[in-house]
Amino acid sequence: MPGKFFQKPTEPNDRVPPGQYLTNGFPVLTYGSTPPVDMKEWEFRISGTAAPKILTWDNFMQLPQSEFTADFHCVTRWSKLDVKWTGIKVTDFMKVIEVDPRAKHIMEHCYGGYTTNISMDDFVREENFFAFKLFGEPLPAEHGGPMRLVVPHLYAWKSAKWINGLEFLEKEDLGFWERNGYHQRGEPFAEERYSY
Ligand SMILES: Nc1nc2c(c(=O)[nH]1)N[C@H]1C(S)=C(S)[C@@H](COP(=O)(O)O)O[C@H]1N2
Ligand SMILES: [Mo]
Repeated sequence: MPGKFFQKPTEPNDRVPPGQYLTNGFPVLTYGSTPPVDMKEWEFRISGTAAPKILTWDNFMQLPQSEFTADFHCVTRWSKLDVKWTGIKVTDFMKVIEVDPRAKHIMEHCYGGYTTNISMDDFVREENFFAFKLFGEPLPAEHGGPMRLVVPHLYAWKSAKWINGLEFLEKEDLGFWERNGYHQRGEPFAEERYSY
């Protein structure tokens, strides 16, 4: 047990995963720089083990929109509670694409080249969404605007900013951080930080 005189991270509770501390700000965490995204050319590509499809921004905006309040946990140990977003539920999005039942995993693709992998089970959940507003304002570019994925139940590196495609896969492949030592799943309450 750590001595009570040492500074410790915020006491873990049902909202704060072990080893995390709370922040009131909203830090920006990007590997590299914010990529330019031209709204006129924005598109979202479905590939791999699914019927290939390209959605335009207008196609996306025609899907039902919802408000979300979600906690956000970065593996570098900061957590922010009650982030307010506007977006489109993954479950609503899934109704307009045709995924082959053999698909068990996904690679998320982004403007700028970032990738991250997620299983179908972790992706297709009511609480996951594509966000285009943050606290009522258009999603700022540095936080992933015009559109990012948010997967609240996994560390935030799975929440791809500037997302522009999903590649459905039969077998798990590793994304950028996962190839560089991060855990393939990244569940914060289990502290799935690293793969070693
Ligand atoms: N395209 C892209 N998405 C990304 C990242 C990135 O570098 N590029 N960083 C990830 C990490 S490590 C975190 S913690 C969150 C940070 O989101 P924020 O900058 O909005 O706080 O975005 C994730 N999504
Ligand atoms: Mo992160």
